[in-house]
Amino acid sequence: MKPTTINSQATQAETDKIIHGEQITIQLDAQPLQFYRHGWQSWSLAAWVDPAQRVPAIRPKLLHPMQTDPLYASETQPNGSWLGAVELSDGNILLIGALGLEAHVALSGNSLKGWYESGDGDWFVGRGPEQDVFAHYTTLLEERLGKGRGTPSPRVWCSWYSLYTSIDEIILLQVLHDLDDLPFDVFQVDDGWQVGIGDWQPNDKFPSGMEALADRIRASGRIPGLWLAPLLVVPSSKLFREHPDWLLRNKNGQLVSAGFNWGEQLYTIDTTHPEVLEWLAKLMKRVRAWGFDYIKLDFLYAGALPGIRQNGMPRETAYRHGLQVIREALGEAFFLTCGAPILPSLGLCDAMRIGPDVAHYWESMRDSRMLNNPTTPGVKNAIRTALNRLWLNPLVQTDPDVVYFRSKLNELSDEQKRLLQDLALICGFKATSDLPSWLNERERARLSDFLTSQPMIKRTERYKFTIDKRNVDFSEAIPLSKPLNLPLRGVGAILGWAANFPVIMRANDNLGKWALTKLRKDHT
Ligand code: 9PG
Repeated sequence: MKPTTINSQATQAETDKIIHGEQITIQLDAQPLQFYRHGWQSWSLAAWVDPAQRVPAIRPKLLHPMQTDPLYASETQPNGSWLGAVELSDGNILLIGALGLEAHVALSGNSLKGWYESGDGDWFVGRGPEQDVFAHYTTLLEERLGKGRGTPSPRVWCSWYSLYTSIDEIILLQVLHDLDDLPFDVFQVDDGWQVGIGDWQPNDKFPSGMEALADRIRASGRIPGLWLAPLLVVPSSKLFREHPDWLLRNKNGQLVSAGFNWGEQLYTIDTTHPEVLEWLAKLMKRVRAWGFDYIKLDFLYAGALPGIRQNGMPRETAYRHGLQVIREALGEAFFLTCGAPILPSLGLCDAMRIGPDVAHYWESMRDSRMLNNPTTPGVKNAIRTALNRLWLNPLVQTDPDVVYFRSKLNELSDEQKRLLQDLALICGFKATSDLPSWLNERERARLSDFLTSQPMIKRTERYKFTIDKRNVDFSEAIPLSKPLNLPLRGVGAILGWAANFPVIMRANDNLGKWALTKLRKDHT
């Protein structure tokens, strides 16, 4: 089928419309000023970039499936998932956005191209002021995919960014007690409670069981929240051993890699397999029966990775099918998706993480400069991508990840902490992992004010806002790292290569864990 071709000089009537086709091409009459790259899932980069610069491949390759769409990980032209936009010299933008799944957009010279991976579908083409064009696109997406139930986001205490996997029921109950009069709605238990990835039963750090923990949380007046990564499986799990036929494979019958974490290779299950769907629904119902009403499901991208599925469904359609079953089984629970492919999750969740993880530091120079990796934890990466995803806000509650108020165990400056807090106010999603015992009196009071505040927010420019009467400028979080000079580029290449070996990744994980434990010991 011949692609539909439009000239960028087209009149307003020729743009701002829906075009049907497998491919679409827009011929621009000059190189645009910027290109909007929209990453595939929560943690993938969303940013306006220089269209003249080749996109460097992120390192290491081993992590591609969990940081970007692995299908396009080596694409050097500016490109993005489902949508792409260019900034024109008249200050307007021109956007092409798919209204269906399995679609991609790239800028090739002066042509902006969109294509569906399998079959055809609808495209929105819009031109005008940035906010208006994105707003138009979101109304069309809402018609096709729906939106969250609009339940306001609760204020969440989450265990991850302080305790990481070193949670146990005694520590959590202590935190719950120490939170005292801080106005959190949800107490969310993150990674670390389960026997294993795939084996979603409490481990021996939770001897009283999950139901007892949820009861204690509820008795304190808060909503019990729980983290799971239900689409992932690791080789050490019982699930992996017992159900090899549930695992997603490629056309050669090999397992599809979903990345590497927890010192192990990650794999995923086929969400079109009837037994998998039944297992997923049962798991969600079990967690609900334990008493958890706020559910954070993580590493969801795994369900949409390229592979051969039982019923031949395309990858994102298959993921969405699985998510539908999950949503239904969750009933009335507040459902937050994380590490989630963006478009395929719309309409089926209440909130969505829209950027990479934060951390107690601004930026990892190793990751951003040597490994070209803007998806790893750090406040700069988190702010950049989340700000460039605010257009999603009418469709889903946008979660920019937690904020910090503590100065203990924290390298962030007051200004950097403030930027993150302001982003949370803009997103309307307030969460922290700060342990009350780590906060001094002033910090605790500030956290309390933050949780109760309802400021007036106005966007004045792409990265500038007013919050009540205060001007907030996020510009310092926006630039991507410059390419390295030659000798350092060599070091980066070697580092990136080495990180493809599980033994190196495991050593790096252990080093990180050791540093964290030491830091905590020195401070408590
Ligand atoms: C629990 C965490 C927290 C966090 C999630 C997710 O290796 N990685 O690329 C990687 C990315 C994100 C990540 C962990 C590893 O964090 O975003 O809030 O729930 O899982 O393990």
